[in-house]
This record gives sequence, structure tokens and C-alpha cells, in this order.
Amino acid sequence: MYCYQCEETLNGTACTKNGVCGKKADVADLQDDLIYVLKSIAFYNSKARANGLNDTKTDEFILDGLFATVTNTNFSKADIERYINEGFVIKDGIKKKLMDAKVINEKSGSSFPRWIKEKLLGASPNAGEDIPVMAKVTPQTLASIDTGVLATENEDIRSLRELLIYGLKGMAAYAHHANILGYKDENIIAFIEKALLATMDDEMGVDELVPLVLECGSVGVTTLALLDKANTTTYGNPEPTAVNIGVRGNPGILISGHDLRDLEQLLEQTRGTGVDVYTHGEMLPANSYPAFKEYDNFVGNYGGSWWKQKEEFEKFNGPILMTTNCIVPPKDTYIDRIYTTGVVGFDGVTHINASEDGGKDFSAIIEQAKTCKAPEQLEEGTIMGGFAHVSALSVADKIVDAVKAGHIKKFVVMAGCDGRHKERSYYTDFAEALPQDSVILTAGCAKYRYNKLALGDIGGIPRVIDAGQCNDCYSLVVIAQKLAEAFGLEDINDLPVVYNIAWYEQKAVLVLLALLSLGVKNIMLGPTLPAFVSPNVLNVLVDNFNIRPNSTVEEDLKVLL
Ligand code: FSO
Ligand code: SF4
Repeated sequence: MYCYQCEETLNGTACTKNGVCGKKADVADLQDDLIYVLKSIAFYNSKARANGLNDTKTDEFILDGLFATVTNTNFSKADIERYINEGFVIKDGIKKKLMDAKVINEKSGSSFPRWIKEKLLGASPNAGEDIPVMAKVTPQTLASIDTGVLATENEDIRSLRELLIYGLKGMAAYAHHANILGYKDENIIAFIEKALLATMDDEMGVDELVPLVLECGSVGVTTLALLDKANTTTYGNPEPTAVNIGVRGNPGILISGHDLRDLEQLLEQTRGTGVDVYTHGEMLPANSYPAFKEYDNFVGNYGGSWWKQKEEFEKFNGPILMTTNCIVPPKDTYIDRIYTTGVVGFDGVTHINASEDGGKDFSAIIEQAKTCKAPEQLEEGTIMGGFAHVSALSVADKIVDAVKAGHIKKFVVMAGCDGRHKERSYYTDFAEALPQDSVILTAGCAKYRYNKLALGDIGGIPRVIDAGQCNDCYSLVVIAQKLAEAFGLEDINDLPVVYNIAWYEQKAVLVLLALLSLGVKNIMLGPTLPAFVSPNVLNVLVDNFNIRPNSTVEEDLKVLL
């Protein structure tokens, strides 16, 4: 095991025995194997796509396989083994199709040919082309292949390959959510295949990988825009909402993660049953969607961000549905109340599968809820949310006037993720120390470090503008672009907007790459820099984008303001 994909990696270097997140070494190794199998599928499927022979099942499998390896998503050995086995079946199926159509033949390939740059990235692959060794992997040969991160010896190439793969994992997660709602874009999958293959091409050097990493960011923007469209077209545009954080006396179900379709189905099935529904973690922004406000049993949000779940799930008393990451290995005291769905998995926890049409039967969860006590109250009152781009821009004039009048001097983007390490209290301290004439723009679970502080408002504009889930960082980009327009600026870097971003897992890596691809400069990143970014790759990021690590609240306030 060698995993360094998240911010909490051991000693800021790598988890090599068991993960800090709770991932076991055997599962980590299997996840590496799964990524390798996905790369081999990418070879065949990119050819199938170029020849009109691909199918949506394979596209979905690629997304799900990548998503399952995102931090805190799937801890189940059996699940990852199942993905690998299914991957081989899918790969053999496409290979047969391609051979039948004479797109490829069975000549033995001893090296990795230059088809990535010369053929795959350009015109359609030629008929009768050789198959590279990596694509010939079988369940029998997989065990003898080093699929781990360290298989790439050169530190900088390894760094760029992993940066790319982590960006792809984030992209896959967001594309998966859009897909579930029927919003698909084949170009996203085609890019994922191209990039997966690029990480296997020993002839691709730093100069070729850097542009691909930035392309990952710009396809990331496309993916975030697609998910935004999927969510808002299906459930309406989020509207400014005071979300209840207290509880009622009925038994409840807690739903966590990012999947709005799961929430919709749960609300539909619990309607009239006497069981209440509460959001947790990244599901909080769902309270601001018009479609969900229709349900009388949708009460509000319970608790804080993902890493507090051990304590809070205990007190919730009822069943909990995990629709995506972040799941923390559950304690024995409540493991019988945890359910997973989608790509989430944990051994010993009941998993709810979808039927062919995406429908899910949550009756077992509802029945269990009826036997449970009501949730224990953790706090009371409300928190404001729902400032996605449409609602935020509806008050754009007011915001522009406040800036022109000097009432707002800076917007501070503090989006991203929360985490369990003590040093993250920095973000609470930073939010509190910001001058009264600054406004925080946020999205993602990072907000839990300051969204319950009494930071007040500026002439009716709240000092924390919460756009929603981490994917709603897209909204922040739209808001910044519209503000630039309103001020007649050509470069968004000329806006009074600064960035102090907190990252944790691979979706945040994609969001960061998306911002870079849009030309955003001077991003401050913390609480630590990614372990997978080598000193030379960091230099590239510093030279081109002036990315910098955060330090102390005092220092950073000086630098940013
Ligand atoms: Fe947070 Fe977890 Fe949304 Fe992540 S709950 S950390 S970036 O999965 O996805 O913000
Ligand atoms: Fe370690 Fe993070 Fe990998 Fe978990 S996901 S094993 S904490 S680096």
C-alpha cells in the first residue's frame, strides 16, 4: 500500500500500512489494481468510441470505478474485487467487439506504442493496430503487475500522473451525479480515457503532462457546469433559505453525501409515514432547492461536517443513508443503523442497490426508522444557504453598489473541504479575524468551520455567501465572471476577490484544477500542500499561477488583504 491522495495522508507523506481514513492496506492495493484495469478498459473503449462501438454501460462503469476509489467512499474489499471482476468482463466484451469489427488484432505488443499522441489524440485509431501490453492484463496476470503509485520511478512524472488521476476521480464523481439525473456528455468520458492512457505512456514527459493536467481542469469546468444544469433543471434553482438546525419529536432518517436523486426518492417514500428526513454534511444545500421544500417531513440539517459523524450519528438515534463520501468507518454502536447506496461501500453495512431505471427501495430504512427514538437535539436555530449563482446574481446590483460605495472591500473564497485535523481551526480563526467589510464566498463542507458563527451582514448581504456543495464552486466561478463583467474587467484576477481554499480529497483537486484552467491566480491552499505534488511540479504551479501554502491567520490576512 502506498496512498497519498488526500490531505490527511500519514505525516504528510503517504499511508503505507493502513490509511489514516481507515482504509485497509489490502483495499488500497485493490483500488490501485482497479485503476489499472480501468486504464486497460480505456484503451479498448477509446477505440470503440472512435469507431462508434462504445456503450453507455462501459461509460458508467469507468465513472463508478474511479469514484469508488475516492477517499472515504468505498472501504469494502468485496466491492472493489467485484469492480475488478466486472471490469475484466467489460474489457473482454469490448475487445471482442473490436476484434469482430477488425479494429484491432491479437499481435503481441511488447511496448507501449506512440498511439496516444499520434493516433488517439488525433485521428481515429487505425484498423489492425497492435494491442499494448497494459491492455492485455488478465485476472491471472494482474497479481504480478506493480499497479501502485511508486511503479512510476521519476518523481515528477509520478506527481503529474497522480495529479491527473486524482483530478479524474473528482471529475468521475461529478459526472456520475449528472449522469444519474440523465445529463451526459461523451466528451467527458473521452477525456477521462485519454488521460488514463496518458498516465501509462512512458514517452510522455513533463512538458506533455502539464497541459493535460490543465485540460483536466477545463474539462472539469464542463463537468461542473453539466452537474449544475442537471441539479437546477431537475430540482429548481436554489433560493436563499434559513435552514433549521434543530430537531422535531418524530423518528428521523439522516441522509448524507451529494446525491440529490437519492434524497428525492427518500422524501417521496417517507411522505406520510411519520418519519422525518434530515440532511447531513454535504447534503445541507439540498434544503435550498425548491423541489425539496415541498415535503412537510423534510426538517432541516443535523450536525456538522463529515468527520464529526462518529459522535453525531450516535446521537441521531435513527438510520443514516450514505449516498457518497465521506463515510467514516462506523462504530459498532450504530453500524446497524448505517446504509450505503451508489458507489459507497463498507463491509457489514446494508447496501441499497438501484434497479435498472435508477429506482431505489428505501422501505427497510423507513421501517427501521419507525422503531427508533427521535434524534437528540444538538443545536437550534438556522443557518443561511442557497446562494447559488442565480440567487446570488439576482442581488448582483446590490453587491456591485456595496463594492462601489466601499462597504464591501474584499470577497474571500473559502471553499473546499473540511477535515478532522486540529490545524483546521485555522479556518474558523481566519473567518473571525476577517475585517467587517469582507464577504466570504463558500461551497463544500469547508463551510462548517464558520457557517454557524455570527458574522452578520453588510447592508443585508450576508457575510457568508454559501453557494452549496463542493460542486457548486461552479456557482462561485459564474458569480466572479459576472462581477468582472459588471465592473468592466477583462481579467477576473483584477476583481477584489482572494482565494483561501481548504482541500481534502480528489474532488477538491478537480475544483482546484478547474480554477487554474480559468486563469485564477494567487490561490492560497491549505491546510497543507498535497503530498503528491513534487518540488518541481510545485515550482511549475508557483511560476504559472502563484499558488502558495497558507501559514498563520495574521500572516495570511496581511498577504491576502
Ligand atoms: Fe466534503 Fe467529503 Fe464535497 Fe468532499 S464531504 S470532503 S471535496 O467528499 O466532496 O466537500
Ligand atoms: Fe491515507 Fe488519504 Fe489514502 Fe486514506 S485516502 S489511505 S488517509 S492518503
